[in-house]
Amino acid sequence: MRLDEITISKAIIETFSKDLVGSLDLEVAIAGAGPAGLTAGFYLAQGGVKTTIFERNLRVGGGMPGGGIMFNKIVVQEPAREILEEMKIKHQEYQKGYYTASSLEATSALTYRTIRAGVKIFNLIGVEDVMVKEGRVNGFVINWGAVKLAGLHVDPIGIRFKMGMDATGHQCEVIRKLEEKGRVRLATSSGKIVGEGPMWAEKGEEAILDNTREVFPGLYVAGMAANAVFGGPRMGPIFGGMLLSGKKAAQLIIKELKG
Ligand code: 48F
Repeated sequence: MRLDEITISKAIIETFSKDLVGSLDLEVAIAGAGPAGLTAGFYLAQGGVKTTIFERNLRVGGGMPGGGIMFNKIVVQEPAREILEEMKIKHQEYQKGYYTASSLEATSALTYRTIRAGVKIFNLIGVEDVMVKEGRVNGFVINWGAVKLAGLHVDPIGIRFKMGMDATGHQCEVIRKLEEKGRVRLATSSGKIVGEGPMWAEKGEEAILDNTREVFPGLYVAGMAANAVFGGPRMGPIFGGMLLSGKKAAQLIIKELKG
């Protein structure tokens, strides 16, 4: 077979463009492909919801591949073990109720299963703002991650959805942007981002599930961003809460969309 460079180029440009155009009008868009965003995407797709994840970085997985202090292991506790099983991530019991897994296998399996479940993931594209209409977030403003890194003045484009999700981790970037633009009150006690508390694994993992919810009409929060917005503690390199938070956010959205 003779290979033609132009066919290779066209194959990339045309198939990518088709996927991106297919993601301009969505049921759900998620900002951030860390463990929470990936898990949310997986369960949304399983529930028949058209979902796309935008990840600003080149690689997906957020804080997961780095494990704890770059030791590439994660710890997951009961009851999140059933998600490891569902994702077919090999794990070992370290001590009663504590399971360890390879952070690389966990990241790869989550990514693979989420894509195979039907979610489109765009790496290298970040969410830089939100669209708000009639008191509801109804879209994301997206741009190339490299544009932000290089500080270039390049106008973004808008995508529309029924429901958005901030799964951007500690910085809760999307909700921060919504707050910064003002004129909105978030569903926190003060109406503003509370900010995460100091490390307390047990409380952080408990709080994250309560904090996984709609924070403004049309916008949910999942993962570490949920504790950052509502004031829960950080929890360090234990990942059960991230997986459970992603799953809970998906279930809440499915209920709202499908009744
Ligand atoms: O930080 P990240 O892994 O968030 P998470 O899913 O999990 C948190 C844990 O990794 C860990 C922890 C305890 O286990 O505290 O930190 O809540 O993943 C967030 C992803 O969002 C991307 C970022 O590159 C990362 O991959 N991200 C951040 N801001 C944006 C974004 C943005 N504005 N647009 C798109 N992606």
